[in-house]
Amino acid sequence: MTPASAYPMERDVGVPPVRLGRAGMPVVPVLLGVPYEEGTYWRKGAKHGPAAIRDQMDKLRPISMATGTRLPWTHEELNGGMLDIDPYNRELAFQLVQTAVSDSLAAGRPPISIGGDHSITIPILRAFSEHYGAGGFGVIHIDAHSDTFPPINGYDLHHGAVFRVAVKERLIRPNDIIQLGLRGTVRDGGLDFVREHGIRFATMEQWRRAGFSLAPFVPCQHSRFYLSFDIDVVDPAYAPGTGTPVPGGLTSAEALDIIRALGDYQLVGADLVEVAPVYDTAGITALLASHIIFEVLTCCRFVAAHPSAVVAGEEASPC
Ligand SMILES: [Mn+2]
Repeated sequence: MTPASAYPMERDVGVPPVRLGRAGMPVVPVLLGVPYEEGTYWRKGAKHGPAAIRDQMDKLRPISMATGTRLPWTHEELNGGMLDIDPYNRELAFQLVQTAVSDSLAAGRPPISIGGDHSITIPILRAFSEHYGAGGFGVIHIDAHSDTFPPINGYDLHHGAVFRVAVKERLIRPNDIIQLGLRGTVRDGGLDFVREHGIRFATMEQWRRAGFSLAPFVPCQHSRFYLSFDIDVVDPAYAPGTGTPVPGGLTSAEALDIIRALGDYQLVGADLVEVAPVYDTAGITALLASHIIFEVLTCCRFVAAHPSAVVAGEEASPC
């Protein structure tokens, strides 16, 4: 028999605080599981991330002790299911992700996508760009890597090229991308694309010196942002379950604090990517990921805008 306190999130939610969107309607995010790993070329395993994270989320209690905030929605209200992805057809997989995200946006539900490798952010940004326009949102990209690297054997839709593709396809203006936490080693010219296109970034060392504050790097609190969070920004000591770990990352506590600070900004959607349970130790990476998503849900302010609101003269540039 299941102990009464084991899965309280589903039934002990009480009366949720209601967050209102532009038309006075409640904004309820939707969690989409995206089990896709065909953008990786070294260590596979990210397609099992969504199930492992969901499993950990089932055990979370509904109130954050750090903030005293209650999760405003039930699991059932948030659950957008797991996408049924065909691993043998990458084009179809991307189309499926883009359609699911487009449908969520059209329904006024900011999507929070749980990957999967980071290449899933390409079809996600295609959908966001279609909905909001390339100048209608910024991206806060928290990652050990800039993910602006060149094609590999001619293939450019891999997990290390997400933001190169987004810039090349004009899904977002490069100076509306803010990358935080870059570290480790790069080849000669490894950050040339970032610099040449005016993508703003802070290395992990620069960010650490700033006390992991967001304000110096993300100054525009009035604007809309998409959050893309790669779990490898966290140190492998705390998040070993990922395909491309890099020493010198965030602690779990720092990662959670940063998510809470994102509450100062408006989010149009988010993703959490690159959890690969096969490399995990005692499930701690999926456990951390589940807490990150919980804090995103309880601390961040999600907004949903109809494209017409963007066209009608909303702030055109995030910064
Ligand atoms: Mn990444």
